[in-house]
Amino acid sequence: MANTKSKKSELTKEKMLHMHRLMLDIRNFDNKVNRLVKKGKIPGMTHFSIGEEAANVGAVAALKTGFDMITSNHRGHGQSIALEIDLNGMMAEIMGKATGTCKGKGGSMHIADLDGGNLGANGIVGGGMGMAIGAALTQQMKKTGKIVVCFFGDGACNEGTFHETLNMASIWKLPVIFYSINNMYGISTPIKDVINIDYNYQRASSYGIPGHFIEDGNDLLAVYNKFEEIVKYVREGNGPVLVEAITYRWLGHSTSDPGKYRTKDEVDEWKKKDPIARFKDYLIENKIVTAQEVESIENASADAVEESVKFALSSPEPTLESAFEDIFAD
Ligand SMILES: Cc1ncc(C[n+]2csc(CCOP(=O)(O)OP(=O)(O)O)c2C)c(N)n1
Ligand SMILES: [Mg+2]
Repeated sequence: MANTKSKKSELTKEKMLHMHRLMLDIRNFDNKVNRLVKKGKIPGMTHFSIGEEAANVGAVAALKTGFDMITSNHRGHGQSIALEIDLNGMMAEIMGKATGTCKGKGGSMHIADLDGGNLGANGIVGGGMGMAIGAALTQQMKKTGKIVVCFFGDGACNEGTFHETLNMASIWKLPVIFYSINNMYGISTPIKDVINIDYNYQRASSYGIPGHFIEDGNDLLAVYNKFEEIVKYVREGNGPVLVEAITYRWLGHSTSDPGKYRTKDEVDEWKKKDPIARFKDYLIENKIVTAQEVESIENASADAVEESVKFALSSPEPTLESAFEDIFAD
């Protein structure tokens, strides 16, 4: 077991347990969705966050929940859950039910939770970047004190909008954190085949903004500590930051990917760096919690996911008329 390198954290026990619970919720939720897809209970294509839990939860936990904002991407389950979306509504959304967070009209790739600060996932790679700087400009003009985290993958850094939005955010000093979750592949293409530098965070200097690197994005506290520093910098009005964390997705790109471009050994090596198992060991080894306390959180998470499935399965389909609602803003 590769243990976390972080020193004993100053965070409260409650905060750490909460972060652990959110990582468990992501893992349990996505494992459940995967099974439901295979049983034909979920329509369409789904992308999973399993393996990337710490990279999501560590970042979001440094924000003010229900105050700050995020934009998400096609692999957005982890971000939505980290931002404490209602699991029942999210499962119902993925099943296309009327009780879903977007009334069943969005599905897995378009989860949004405006009250919780999630401006939405996006099926267009790089599609959240323009939304993020628009939201950040609003916060700056209205002086709300809120900041925006724009989540995207390693592959999205080669979209034109990456250049346009980082440049604009830089010249206007917008309160936005551009966050690349580098799982080292864009579908089947290794990132090393599509960039001629080592890492995308190095591009920050082209825009005159700080670039930060989280070498071990599976170390929850390393991600949290780095984000705490970056959030403070951005909230103080210093302008945008680009940050990149290295992690790995355990499953295929989507439910339709057999994953032939990676070896089993590679995947197994990354499973040994399991962010959840590592944080559990950290909590117990540092006597922050007992094994029984962790077990009760594990059970509570599994129960909450089961509950979300029952809720979603028993929820009604959207009515035909609802297809014509929510098209235009009031
Ligand atoms: C503009 C655009 N181009 C291509 C695609 C097809 N596509 C969907 S996901 C993906 C790879 C994205 O890789 P990355 O940004 O690294 O995110 P990851 O899936 O690894 O989390 C591609 C090319 C798309 N959805 N949108
Ligand atoms: Mg990727």
